[in-house]
Amino acid sequence: MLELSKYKSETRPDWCPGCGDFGVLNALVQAVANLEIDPKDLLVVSGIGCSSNLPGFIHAYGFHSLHGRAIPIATGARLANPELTVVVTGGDGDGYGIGLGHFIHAMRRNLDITYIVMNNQIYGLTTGQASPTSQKSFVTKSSPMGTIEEPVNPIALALVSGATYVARGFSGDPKHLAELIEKGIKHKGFALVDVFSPCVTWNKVNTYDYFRQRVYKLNDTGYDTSDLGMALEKSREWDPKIPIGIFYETTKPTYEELDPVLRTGTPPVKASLSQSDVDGLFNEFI
Ligand SMILES: Cc1ncc(C[n+]2csc(CCOP(=O)(O)OP(=O)(O)O)c2C)c(N)n1
Ligand code: SF4
Ligand SMILES: [Mg+2]
Repeated sequence: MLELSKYKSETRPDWCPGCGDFGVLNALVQAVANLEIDPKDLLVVSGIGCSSNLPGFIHAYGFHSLHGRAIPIATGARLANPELTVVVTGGDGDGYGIGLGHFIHAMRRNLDITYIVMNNQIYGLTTGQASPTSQKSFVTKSSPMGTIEEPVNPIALALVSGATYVARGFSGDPKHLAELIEKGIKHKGFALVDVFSPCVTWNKVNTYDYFRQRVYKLNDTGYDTSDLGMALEKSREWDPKIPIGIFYETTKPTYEELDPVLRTGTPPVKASLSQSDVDGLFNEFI
């Protein structure tokens, strides 16, 4: 195991005291330290949101991109340099709202990245509007009479979109969460780790206590993680009990393994490019 201090950023998190995202950051650091991934071999990509500030708070390569666009950036980085461990971090608004299309396509491609979504069921950064995972009837700034839409179910969506590792954690249990992230990073293919990460400032319904009263671990129930039908059934369970842990895992060739250029040639990051190659490319597209 590497020292946790190796990943300590000079920038301190600016999250509100008690924000669930602290637990996610700690769990991610624990997971990469356990896996002995050197900071120079790790890229953390995010979109925009409180949760998407995470790459600034870990010492590794980072890319704080545009709202909903973390997955396309991560895809490019991964295809250019398949030796990098690529982790995408963001929020429910970022990934399940504006970025939803990218999320689905990355899963059906089985791109070998790990996607950690800090799901607080609200837009935190923009001060408390309803998000795609806000529960029905939730009163927010943007839904003063309560939301009238059904929430997106990210676990069910991931299962039917081809994700090969689908898990859910709770930032109130960072040890369990670190295990889920570690397994997700080790997994070859697209890994989703959806995390209940309470927003203590704007979501007064889905709090730590709310989840502590409801969550239970699938692993404690003799659950079979290779059974897609059972996983779909479990993905629909919410009240009074909510399952966390690994819903589903399977093995399938990754996009990188199937891509004809990567399969046979040199990854772009190792290709030698002359200035005239670069100029030619720019001239072709600009
Ligand atoms: C294209 C674009 N649209 C809207 C915004 C405004 N915006 C910034 S963050 C955000 C939502 C953040 O919610 P979430 O992804 O759940 O992150 P959280 O702050 O809750 O962690 C929105 C709508 C933006 N920055 N860019
Ligand atoms: S507003 Fe919510 S999500 Fe954002 S830092 Fe504060 S507690 Fe966390
Ligand atoms: Mg959010």
